[in-house]
Amino acid sequence: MVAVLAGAITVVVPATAAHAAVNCEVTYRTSAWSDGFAASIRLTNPGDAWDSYALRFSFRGGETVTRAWQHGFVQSGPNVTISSEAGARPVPTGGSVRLGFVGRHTGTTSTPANIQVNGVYCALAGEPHVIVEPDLVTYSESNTSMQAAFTMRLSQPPVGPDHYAIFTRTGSGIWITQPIVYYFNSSNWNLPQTYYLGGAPDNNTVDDRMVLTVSVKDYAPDTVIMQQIDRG
Ligand SMILES: [Ca+2]
Ligand SMILES: [Ca+2]
Repeated sequence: MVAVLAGAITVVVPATAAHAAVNCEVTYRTSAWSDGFAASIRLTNPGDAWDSYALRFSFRGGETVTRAWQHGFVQSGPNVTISSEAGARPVPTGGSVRLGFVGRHTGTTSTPANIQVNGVYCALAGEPHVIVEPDLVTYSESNTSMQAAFTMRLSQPPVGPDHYAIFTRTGSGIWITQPIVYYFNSSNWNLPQTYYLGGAPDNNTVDDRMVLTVSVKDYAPDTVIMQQIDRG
């Protein structure tokens, strides 16, 4: 029995939007004064090299950025994007980069929510997180033999039951997989569980691409890019 998990193609991802899969680890420290604060951020890249990077996050308490050091920034409501400047050095696998900014607060400031680099969620250093490997899997359209796979595990043991993997996606593509439920407990949390997938026919000639996010309760999510090879 094979279940088709993804529905009709509704979005075509242009090739120019393609970028290497990333995950990241972040430390976020602040020092505050009456109405302002300075934030120091360290991003570590355990995945594919970043040629450039865009850090996104959402403030929780009405903070605003007034100036970022050697980076461009944009803020819309609570949502901030801080981007590397043209000519910045790539961040290699295992490398890290520091950035910082000054801002204003309305009473207190705390670690932002939804921290991402290049559209993929980051884990706070020391925070429990999901580990999905590799960052990128390719699958062939019309190949139902489950020739592609990625694995999932946790960074530390869970507390309590019901730590099921939940899958959400952005992008486009149709893939197939066995109807399997994945969950983690105190004895299997660090054993990689394999997710096998194959391709179903679609009605375009585009190499569809999607970002699949694997979420587990109480853990920061991780992602995998699923890259289709279209066969016509
Ligand atoms: Ca396609
Ligand atoms: Ca096709």
